[in-house]
Amino acid sequence: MKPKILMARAVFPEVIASLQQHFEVESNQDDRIFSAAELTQKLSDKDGVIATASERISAELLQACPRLKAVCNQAVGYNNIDVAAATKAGVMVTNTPDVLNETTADFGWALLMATARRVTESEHWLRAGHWKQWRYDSFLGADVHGATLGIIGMGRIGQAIARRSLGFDMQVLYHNRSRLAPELEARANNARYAGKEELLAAADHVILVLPYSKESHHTIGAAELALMKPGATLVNLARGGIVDDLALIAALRDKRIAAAGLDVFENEPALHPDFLELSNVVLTPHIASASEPTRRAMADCAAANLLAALLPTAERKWPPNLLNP
Ligand code: 8YV
Repeated sequence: MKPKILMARAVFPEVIASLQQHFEVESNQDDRIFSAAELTQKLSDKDGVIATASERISAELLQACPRLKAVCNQAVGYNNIDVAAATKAGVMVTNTPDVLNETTADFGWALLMATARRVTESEHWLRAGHWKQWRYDSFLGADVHGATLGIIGMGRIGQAIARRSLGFDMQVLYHNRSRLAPELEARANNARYAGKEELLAAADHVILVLPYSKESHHTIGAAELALMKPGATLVNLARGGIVDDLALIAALRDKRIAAAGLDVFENEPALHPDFLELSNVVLTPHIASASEPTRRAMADCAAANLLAALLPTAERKWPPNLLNP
């Protein structure tokens, strides 16, 4: 009998077809996010699941699904999974690192450029029919070239963002749990390590790419926003919850910072309605890794992890991206 798996969200049909060679696959073709109770019920007879950041794999769910052996996240972040509880229950947890670094870094730049140069704000104004006459001082923005870029979270994506800043003649400051090796700092446009306060006070543009955890909750709140330059831009590519959204809304409304570019939100997709009223924020629906080749690579990576977890071979004992060996 083939092991049973759940694809919690629709993926590329070829990936499902290749998994069907090895597994009995139930896939969520409606692509509707399951409630906690539905997900628990679906997983109660499954050996493995391919999940996304939207599926919460809690200790309670793991307890109710004793057959489960592998949770393969189709994301690099895995704060949706209680990894400690999974480890205790003997459930393997995997993610999809590396394959999305460059695409996510590209999007970080798209958000930064759009935010600093007021691209979406001016487009909405134009579409609303307001452009009657060209003005010399319309939509004056902040310069990106020559500015100081502050990156909080200098993992693989942070470093890919820093590398791109070379072409914009930027100085790079970074803050991270640990300092990078000198050769990695050199490759990251000679990024210089700084304390969080120093970085926030010195940077013209701040990009957040750190993983979400209890410790990183509200890394940026009212106190941190108060340290930033009045003309500064904040970009969040990481996770909702890293920024205190209410504090950010207040800072944007009072122009304590110039603008923000946000791909992630607390309580997404139900983002705080006040964001929609602000003109100095660029809002995107958690799409930083959403290029066609990268989404395909993430699906392939999660499938390879699931295969290795449930059908180990003599040569391949553990999934390549096992987080809890
Ligand atoms: C995904 C992400 O869009 O990889 C991550 O951690 O946030 C994104 O790449 C999303 O989480 C899909 O599961």
